[in-house]
Amino acid sequence: MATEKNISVGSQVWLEDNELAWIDGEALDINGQEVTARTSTGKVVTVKLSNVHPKDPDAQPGGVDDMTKLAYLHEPGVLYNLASRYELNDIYTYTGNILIAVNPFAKLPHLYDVHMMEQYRGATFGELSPHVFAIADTAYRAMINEGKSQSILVSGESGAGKTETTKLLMQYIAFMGGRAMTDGRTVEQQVLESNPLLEAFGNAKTVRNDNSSRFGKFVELQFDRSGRISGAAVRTYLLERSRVVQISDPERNYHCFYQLCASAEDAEKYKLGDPRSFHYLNQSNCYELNHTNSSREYAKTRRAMDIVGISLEEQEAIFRVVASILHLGNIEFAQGKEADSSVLKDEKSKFHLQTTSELLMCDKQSLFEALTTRIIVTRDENITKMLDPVASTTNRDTLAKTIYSRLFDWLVEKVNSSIGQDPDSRTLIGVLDIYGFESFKTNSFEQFCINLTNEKLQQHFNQHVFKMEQEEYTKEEINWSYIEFVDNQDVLDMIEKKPLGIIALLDEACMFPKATHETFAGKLFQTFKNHKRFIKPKLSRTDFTISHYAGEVTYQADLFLEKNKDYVVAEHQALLGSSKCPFVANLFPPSPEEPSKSSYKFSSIGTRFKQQLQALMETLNSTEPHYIRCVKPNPYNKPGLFENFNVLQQLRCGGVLEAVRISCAGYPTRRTFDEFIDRFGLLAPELHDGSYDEKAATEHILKKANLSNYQIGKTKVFLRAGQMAELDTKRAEMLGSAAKIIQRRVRTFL
Ligand code: AD9
Ligand code: MG
Repeated sequence: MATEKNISVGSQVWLEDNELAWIDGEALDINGQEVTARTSTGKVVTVKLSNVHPKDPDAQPGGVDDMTKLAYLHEPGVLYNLASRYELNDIYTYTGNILIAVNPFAKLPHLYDVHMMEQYRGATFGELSPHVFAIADTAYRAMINEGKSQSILVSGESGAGKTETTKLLMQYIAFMGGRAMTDGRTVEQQVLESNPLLEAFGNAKTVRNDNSSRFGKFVELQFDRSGRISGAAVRTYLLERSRVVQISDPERNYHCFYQLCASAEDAEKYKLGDPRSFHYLNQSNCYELNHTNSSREYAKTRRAMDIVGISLEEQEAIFRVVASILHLGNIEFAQGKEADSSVLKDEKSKFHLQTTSELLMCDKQSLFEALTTRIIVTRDENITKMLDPVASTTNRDTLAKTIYSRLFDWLVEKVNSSIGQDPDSRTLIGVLDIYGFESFKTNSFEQFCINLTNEKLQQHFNQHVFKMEQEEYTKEEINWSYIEFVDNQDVLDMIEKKPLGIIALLDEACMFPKATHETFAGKLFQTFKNHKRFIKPKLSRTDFTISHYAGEVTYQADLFLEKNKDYVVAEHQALLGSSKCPFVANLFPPSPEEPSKSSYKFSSIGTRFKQQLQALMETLNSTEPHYIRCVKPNPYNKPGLFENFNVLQQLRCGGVLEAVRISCAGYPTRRTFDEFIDRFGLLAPELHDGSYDEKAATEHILKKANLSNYQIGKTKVFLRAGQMAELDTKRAEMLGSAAKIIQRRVRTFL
């Protein structure tokens, strides 16, 4: 007897397993909704039918290069295919047009050399093995041939390989669209060199990745009519500012600090030296990176600056500012004579105050006052309030974060102005390298913003996959009207809508002086109490859970208000705006608005981020998208280790399983008539008389097998989920009875 999934006694199956996620085996008995099976490790288990899937008896050991070629498109099929390819160092696999890239955690130089680029240049998609160059080539050619802008969206969790992939894409596009000039300053070289530059200032070692990007990035490459790169723009998103002043073992601060400390001459010039002597670096015991020499990296950063077009004078100022941040962090405070006031703690702090003011070229006393006092502006007068040592320290850290983030923004702008935009360009290729979905033990405002990004990209992705499916069906002239499509617009509305979305409610709380994270959480509970995407956890008064497309995430509201407020303390603005160093003063231009009544001006990070995302989505919507999903095969960054559960979770978050699901809702299995007849021709031996054409023969086989609901296209047959298994069962029976007949004949003969 065969089940509705076409599993019968003797079938090869995949069974859900606690250890391996899925394990293969053979069905021994089927009893209602339960299947008893012997696993390939020899265990006999009984599992629910819903946790069993048919296994392709003809699966090749090396897997298939495109998941859509799998006989059965389901979770274990997808997983096993990736795993068996990874074993052979085939790190790339397609799912239709989506490229899945499994991080090899090993150098594979031959895979990316010029010879390889030449091979992929102009090769038909799918003709060569799946590769990141094939995606870049497809995008480039589509842009040239159709005159339409393209985008390549690279996603995945931290350490999955997004940034490396992005660099390879840019390298290939520069190879195709470069000018082959050798003066060292072509647009494409500037674009490529912007990578090490921004990495020096925006990447850091984290527990997950030694070179983790702490910002999101969209690089727009502009092209002239002849397909040459003629300009570029970089947009960045949400640099992690807290890292400048706070790190924990074994993470590090931004690379540039260590690079500067290791640069013999410059370190001395800025009174630096051992990174262990600086508070912003010695909160962690990690100073070195494996396989990296900081002074060599410093030289690389300087070289990148040269190529990008940052003058020596500017470079000097940049590193002076970097050094000033380290000295600033070493200024410590002690209780002053008056209550709630601060003085410098010791001689060391005096030295660092002196050095900071020298490096920033501002008055020492003004710096001290900006750190230890706050002016309260009231209607009638300005009152100077002293800060106690704790508040002064927080204030110092705020200043350090502000300076650093302004410096980072300056670098991004410099890259943009220096490379230059091409106003005549009508086509572009955008490359997006942005943080993947995050769900940690504790999740704060940063995770909230990151997950909002992913919800938006997921919607974009679903719409695209859905559209592609429709296009394929239309091309083959078949009916596609009943494919369902689940949208996540409801989560997006809950977060973004005005006036009652989470961001709007957060802004409201930030503007209301008496609001706390408790009142904010209370407002959320009240507003979304019946929302199916919102859950109030039982054991907490201020946590809230959002049911994201990739799973539930519980956020701690504690720091949401604080983290959403983006302001520059007026005293800091005044101090640095009047620096004698034009570079520093320029980082703090006078604000065009009226000076605010309060010394804190509120501007919402959440709302600004939402607008940035909106602009990004508009750009993406005007392009033809290509997707690359990076997968981290294990959390230890080790080569050769493929952990099933881990990978499955990422495929789920990256929407790969959703794409599979959308595909399964329609006709997941497609075979050209030729392929189909090859496999199932034996179900209709009468076809051998040759009187049928391929299409008619395919139809004949399907009718004879009593299938319905399939679709016959122009060149392919489209099967519903499970129909392939049904045909396989029939084929196996046929082969089985043929074998019995032969056996019987042999026996009679004997
Ligand atoms: V994060 O979200 O910025 O923390 P990414 O960007 O996804 O992360 P990254 O590209 O930095 O990860 O890759 C992490 C490490 O994996 C790299 O430093 C390489 O050591 C390794 N990697 C990634 N892709 C490749 C590859 N194609 N070949 C070899 C790779 N090694
Ligand atoms: Mg990265």
